[in-house]
Amino acid sequence: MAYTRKNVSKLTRTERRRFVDALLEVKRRGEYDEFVRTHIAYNTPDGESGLRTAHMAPSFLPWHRKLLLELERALRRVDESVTVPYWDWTRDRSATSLPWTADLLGGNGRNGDRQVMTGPFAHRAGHWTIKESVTDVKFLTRDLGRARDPIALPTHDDLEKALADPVYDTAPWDSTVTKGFRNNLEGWGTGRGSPSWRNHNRVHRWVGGVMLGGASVNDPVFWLHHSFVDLQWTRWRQRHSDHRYLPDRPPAAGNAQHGRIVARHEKMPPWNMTPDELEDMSEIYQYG
Ligand code: CU1
Ligand code: CU1
Repeated sequence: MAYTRKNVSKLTRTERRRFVDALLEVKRRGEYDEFVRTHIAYNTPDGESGLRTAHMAPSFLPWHRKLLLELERALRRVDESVTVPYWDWTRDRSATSLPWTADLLGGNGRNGDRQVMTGPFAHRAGHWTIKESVTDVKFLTRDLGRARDPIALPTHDDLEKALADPVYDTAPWDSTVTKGFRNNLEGWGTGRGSPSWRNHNRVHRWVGGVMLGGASVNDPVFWLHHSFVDLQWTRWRQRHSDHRYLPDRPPAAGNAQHGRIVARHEKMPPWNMTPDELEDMSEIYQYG
């Protein structure tokens, strides 16, 4: 039977504790850092050559869906009752609301070095040393809302604009495309600075600290954020049930995106699965 991913604001005290304890155990076993490594390794931007799977590409959604499933599997090997909750950032919008409580993800980083000092993932609590990174900072950092140059989380209307688009993705299938559900949700905009970060990308910016780079998986909020992003794909499919993942076929030889993106029936590295196989999750999990 399918299990349920819940809104983080609906977790009981015990569910919060079990989720945190499972994360700490997966970290202790060394499995967590493999997820961080995978995310760093597949962080190819569209300015570089080669296949893009995780970001700036149609497979942004199935790629992160698979990463989440694998993390969830690791958590459930520790505690079968655990699922990855989602953070609805259109509703829980302050730096002190959920999920930033001391019994869940802990709070904001302190002034200066932005080190997180509260909650189970604070370095000084002894269980969360960052080992895989693009910098040499060993502790979790956050700058919720960006103190020096504030930005706001995306709104319900921002998200609705992405969900309303019936087309999954469209040429040139990268970070410059202005139409299509995928990039409107992933959130690469035109221009520079704050207005160009939308939805998914804007949330990474709002959290700040380690959530800014390829090693963003080091902040456990990564999973709660991507669980909510994943829910949007499920909602989009329900709303536009006659639409599917695109492209359905690989771009032809000679096309600038040939060999650079994953079509519906192509394997999506590092996994032996296609976007097509990841579209319908209803037998594995549902959102409550
Ligand atoms: Cu990512
Ligand atoms: Cu992300």
